[in-house]
Amino acid sequence: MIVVLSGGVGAARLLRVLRRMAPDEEIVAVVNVGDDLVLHGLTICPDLDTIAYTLAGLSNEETGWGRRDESWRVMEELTSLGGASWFGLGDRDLATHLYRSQRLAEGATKTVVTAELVERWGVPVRLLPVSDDPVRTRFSTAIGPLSFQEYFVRHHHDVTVSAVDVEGADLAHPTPDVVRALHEARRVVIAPSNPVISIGPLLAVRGVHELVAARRADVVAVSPLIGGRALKGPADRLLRELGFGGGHAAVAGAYEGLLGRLVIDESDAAEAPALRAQGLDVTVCPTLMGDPDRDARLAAAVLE
Ligand code: FO1
Repeated sequence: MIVVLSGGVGAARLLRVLRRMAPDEEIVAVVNVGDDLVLHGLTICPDLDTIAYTLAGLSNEETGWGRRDESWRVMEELTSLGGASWFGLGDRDLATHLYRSQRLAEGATKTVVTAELVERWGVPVRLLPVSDDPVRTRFSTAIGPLSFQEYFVRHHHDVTVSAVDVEGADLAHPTPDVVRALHEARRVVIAPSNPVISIGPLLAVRGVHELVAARRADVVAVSPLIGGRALKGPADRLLRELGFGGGHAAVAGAYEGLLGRLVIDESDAAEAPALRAQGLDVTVCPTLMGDPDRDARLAAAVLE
C-alpha cells in the first residue's frame, strides 16, 4: 500500500501521476480536513472534493477547485438575497455538499460519506479523511483571527500570518482506517501540498505525527516549491512568516523528524548538497507535473 498524505490540488495531481506506476487498489490518500467549513448550513470539504473531482475527471482544471461544466444559478440567486457570496459554490458542486450534509445529519461519518461519493463518481483510489472528528485550521493575522477559508479565499491569502492553530486537533482521533493504512504502508508519501496549512493540520491530529515518524525510513516528501516559490497558493510566504525560512530547507524544517527522503525539482539541484550535508536523503527530478515523460520520472522517483 502507498499512503499519500494529501492537501488539495498538488496532492490530486500527484495521485494522478502515481497511478501511472502503481495499481489503483494499492493507493490510499489520507486527506486533510482542516479546510472544511460549514456555510449556508452545508458541510464543505474542499480537499476531499478537489481530489475526488480530479481523479474522477470532473474537476475544473483552470481553477483547481470545483466542477467543470459548472453553472452558477443558485449562487446568483443567493447573492441577490444578500447571502454570503465570497465563497463560490457552483450548482453541480452544491449537490455534493447537499448530499454530504444530509448523510452527516443522518449520522454517517465523513469517511462513510466520502466512500459513497467516491464510488458513485468512479474515483479509482481510496480517499480517507484523516479524522471524522471536527478539526479547523485557524489563523492569527495582521487583521485579526480568521478561519481557513476567510484567510485563503476571502482575503486571497494576502494578509500577514503570525500563527496557525489547528482547533480540535488535540481531541480529534485519526480514523481506524487511517491508523491501519499508516501501519501497513510500504511507502508514505507527503504530497507537494502546503506543509504549514495542508499537511501540518493533518499531522496535528492526535497521534498522526508519531505514526508517520515511526515510518520515517519509508517516508518520502515531494517539495511544493520550485525556484523557491509555490506554484499556487502561499506555501513559500507562510514558511517564511512562520519562521521556517526559504527554499527546500524550509520544507525539510517543517517536516523535521519525519523525512526518509525529500524530492526536489531539477531546477533546484544546487540546493541538494546543503540539504544532504544536513543528513537528508535528497532526490532531484522534475516535480512540475503535466508532461507524460516528466510525470513518469517523478512517479519513479517517489516510488523507487
Ligand atoms: N477557492 C477560491 O479561491 N475561491 C472560491 O470561491 C472557492 C470556492 C470553493 C468551493 C468549494 C471547494 O471545494 C473549494 C473552493 N475553493 C475556492 C478552493 C479552496 O477552498 C482552497 O483552494 C483550498 O481549501 C486550499 O486547499
